[in-house]
Amino acid sequence: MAQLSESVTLDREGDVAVITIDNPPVNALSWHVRQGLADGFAQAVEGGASAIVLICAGRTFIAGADISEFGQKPQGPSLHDTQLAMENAPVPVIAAIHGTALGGGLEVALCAHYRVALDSSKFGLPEVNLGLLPGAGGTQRLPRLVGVPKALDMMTSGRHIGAAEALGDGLIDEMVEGDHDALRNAALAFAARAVANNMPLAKVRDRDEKVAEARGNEQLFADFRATIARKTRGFLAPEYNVRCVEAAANLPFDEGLQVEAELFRELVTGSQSAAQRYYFFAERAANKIPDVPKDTPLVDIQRVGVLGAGTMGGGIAMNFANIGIPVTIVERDLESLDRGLGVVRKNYERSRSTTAEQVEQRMSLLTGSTDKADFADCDLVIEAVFEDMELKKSVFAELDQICKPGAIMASNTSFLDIDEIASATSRPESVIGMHFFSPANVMKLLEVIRGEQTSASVIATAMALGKQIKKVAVLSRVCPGFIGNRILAQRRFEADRLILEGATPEQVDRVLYDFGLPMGPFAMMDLAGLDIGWKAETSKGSTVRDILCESGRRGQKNGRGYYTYDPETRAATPDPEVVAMIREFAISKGYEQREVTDQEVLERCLYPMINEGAKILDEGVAIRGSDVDVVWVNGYGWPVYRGGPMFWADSVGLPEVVAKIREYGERLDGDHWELSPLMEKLATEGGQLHQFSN
Ligand code: TC6
Repeated sequence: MAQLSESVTLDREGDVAVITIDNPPVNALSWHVRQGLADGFAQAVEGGASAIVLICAGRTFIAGADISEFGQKPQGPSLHDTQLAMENAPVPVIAAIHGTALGGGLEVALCAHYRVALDSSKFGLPEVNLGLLPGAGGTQRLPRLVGVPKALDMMTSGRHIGAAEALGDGLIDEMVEGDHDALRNAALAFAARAVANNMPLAKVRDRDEKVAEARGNEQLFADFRATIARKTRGFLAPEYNVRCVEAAANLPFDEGLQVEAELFRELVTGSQSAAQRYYFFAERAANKIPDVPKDTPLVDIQRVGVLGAGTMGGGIAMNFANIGIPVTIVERDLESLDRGLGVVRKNYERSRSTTAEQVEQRMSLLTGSTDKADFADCDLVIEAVFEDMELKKSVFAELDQICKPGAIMASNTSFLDIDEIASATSRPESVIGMHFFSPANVMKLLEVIRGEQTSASVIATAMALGKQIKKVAVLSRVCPGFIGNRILAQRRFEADRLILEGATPEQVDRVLYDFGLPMGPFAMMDLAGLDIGWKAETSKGSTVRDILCESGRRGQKNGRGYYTYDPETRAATPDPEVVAMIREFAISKGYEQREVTDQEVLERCLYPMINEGAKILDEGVAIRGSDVDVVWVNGYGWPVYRGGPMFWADSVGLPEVVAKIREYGERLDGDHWELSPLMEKLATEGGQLHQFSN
């Protein structure tokens, strides 16, 4: 066996050469992998191999380009040269695939003459999620194998397809059951057959029939663009991917490659992809807790308990049923329990990705009860009762009596003090916050809140469970509102003041929507319900929200809030009556009315958020700046092509942000204009918030 580089070896099985990549953790195409591959193909051919098998060691086939090399000085041979060596090899090249063949990995496999894959393997071009397109020929080769509609779908969604689907689409030539040895043997047997039968050296680039079907069909592309418009608003990469597929359909292969190269260059040097690549690593960093080592023993979670079968409790329970963990759901009475379970069933039935059989299987994992004593055999209990400290404390005191030793007791509170809740138990080390976002079965964010005494094992288990249920978990310490809602509160305060000074709710919402957020604060309040937390008796006419509620406006649910809603379509229309009410109220409170510019709206809504994020870092509530970004991207829809609030502030420039906060702070009151010492220091020293780590 010859070691060709630190990660690639070449050996022989009879007269078939086997090139093996071993570059943990995911066999990314680092420079030494490309070097080894280039040498490997050259040496195999020189050595007179009759065929060449390319296979990977470890958990997966190549998962893509090495993202950490983007933006660095190029080293070693280019991927393009490596691919040419493969595609032009004078003997059959067979890619043997297990795990995930993603991005550049799939693009390498597309340069083999044949592809053999384990039945558990997955395929995808997820570059779009990094603000990119498959710039190693993938945009031209994939449509030639799977056809234009499928390629458009895969490239603009980044979704992975399974082996059976890949076989049906013609992406792979053979599917193999079994383990890695079975794969290797099948690839060797394929190679032997290819040689014995003189099979052609099939180059994907030469295939034309599937792209020809879409040639000149402008409507096909126009229709496709319309279907993804809403989901991809503001992103450049999806559109660029579509243009590449258009080129694949309409241009000869080499010209298509040129289009791909130009558009790739534009994306990879642009700000969106820089933000999205940063974000990829930010999400993975969030899992790393400095004082909770990777090998911390986990609590074995065999059964979960959920207290409360309302929207939140039901949604939380679904997450566990989805991965096969049985759940005990406890409600006050049978009627509420039945209603809650009914909603869960409906949610499953409505979901297109759940088959009828899966609905039944998941529902069978949910056991309803009206007795908390049934939590006795649960390894984790999550309460989702009303947000009231006394209620939570009495619930935890009860759970303390019921739960078995070592069980985790979690609160889904969105702002209450976990330490105070834990003080109601005899085992604060077992108490933690697990803050799901509504709808809990859909939203990706899970804020995990560690109390002063929460044990390392409980923290590690909550974080690991987050990943298992396909959430992105971020650790926070205790403070009112934790990371996400604490930042949100600052924006709301300023938005409320802006409409008193003369901006309209519609203007504020539009500015934030155009920035890339899914909706602005007033549309969001209408959606949540204006009367949430509103107490008719105590809050007479002291805020705009109060006067709207008093006039019977409740938000979307009764068709009237800051906006008026069409009963059929739920489309929002700005309401002159509301604008007049706000104006009258503002004047009565002494606010001078003036034109507010969009720029001022943006700065006054976003800069206090940045300031608060920095304070959260100052106080050690979040571990790192990137964690704040992960919370805001996953929990509140901050556009990932702007990285997150901390990354965005750095891209604006901290000295500029600091100067503006000082300027506004001179004329506006409120703690949220008091500058974070950390941000001030970073701005002076040329530091960055998104790179800050406690
Ligand atoms: C591309 O190919 C462009 C081509 C154009 C050609 C010019 N590079 O996610 P996990 C690390 S673009 C470097 O926790 P999983 C990751 O940071 C690329 N590092 O594992 C983590 O490191 P840590 C297109 C990478 O089992 C570790 O591997 N490809 C890369 O949950 C484990 O990762 C993609 O976009 C990489 N490409 O999921 C695929 N990938 O342990 C991106 C991972 O030090 N990757 N790492 O924190 C994935 O989707 C997933 O990682 C996975 C494995 C499905 C491969």
